[in-house]
Amino acid sequence: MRKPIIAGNWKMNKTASEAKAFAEAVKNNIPSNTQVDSVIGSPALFLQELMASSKGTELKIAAQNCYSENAGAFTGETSPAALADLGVQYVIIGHSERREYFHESDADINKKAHAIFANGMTPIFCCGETLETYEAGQTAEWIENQITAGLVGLSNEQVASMVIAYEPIWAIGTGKSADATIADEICGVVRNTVAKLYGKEVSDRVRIQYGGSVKPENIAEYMAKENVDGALVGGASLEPASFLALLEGVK
Ligand code: G2H
Repeated sequence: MRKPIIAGNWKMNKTASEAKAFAEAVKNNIPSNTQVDSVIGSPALFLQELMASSKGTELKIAAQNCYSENAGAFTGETSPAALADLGVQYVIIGHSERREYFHESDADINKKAHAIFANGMTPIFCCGETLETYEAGQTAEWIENQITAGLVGLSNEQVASMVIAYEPIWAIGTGKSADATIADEICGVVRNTVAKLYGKEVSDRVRIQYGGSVKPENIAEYMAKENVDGALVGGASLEPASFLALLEGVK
């Protein structure tokens, strides 16, 4: 039985005081982590504040990115060792916005995955196709390639413990979510790819999220699907009431 995981991805939103107010508003209403893992992915600037505000509660904190080295002459980057030292548990990597706007390659993302595990954290590894690829019927091949390249060299145990988020680029922030049947089908492609590469025991354990215009009104439809173990949520994770409603939709 895979435990559901709902992760908010705030992207580049909020100020430190707004982040703190959010944590204060939700922290005592997070469902037990025996039911669902409840995660907020915050800009690096607010991680320390969020770690302090959520201490002793069921809310878990994710970074939205990190570098693949722990220290050195990498101006402007975020050290995975420093994230782990703060107590951050998850790091989102390979989001389509990072791949597109910041030119991150599969190889870059793979190095980050290794660095995150080396520091005792868990990657939330994103994959997904453009509308053009989807309409050309090449989604499965695209997803298989991203997963194969992005997970190179990880151990079976590491892959089993990680989270993979399938986010069709055409459904991100557009209000045009992939319907639950399509999401389940492509999350199934993700699971089958993991099975091919790492075996069935690993693919039965890896948690797969759907992401792209998920909101409180549609979360239950996705969660009802066999291959969908959770959601990576942008816009609908920004307000406390909406984030809590997403978690309620899973219980
Ligand atoms: C997809 C998602 C969160 P939204 O990027 O990763 O954002 O829910 O706003 O489509």
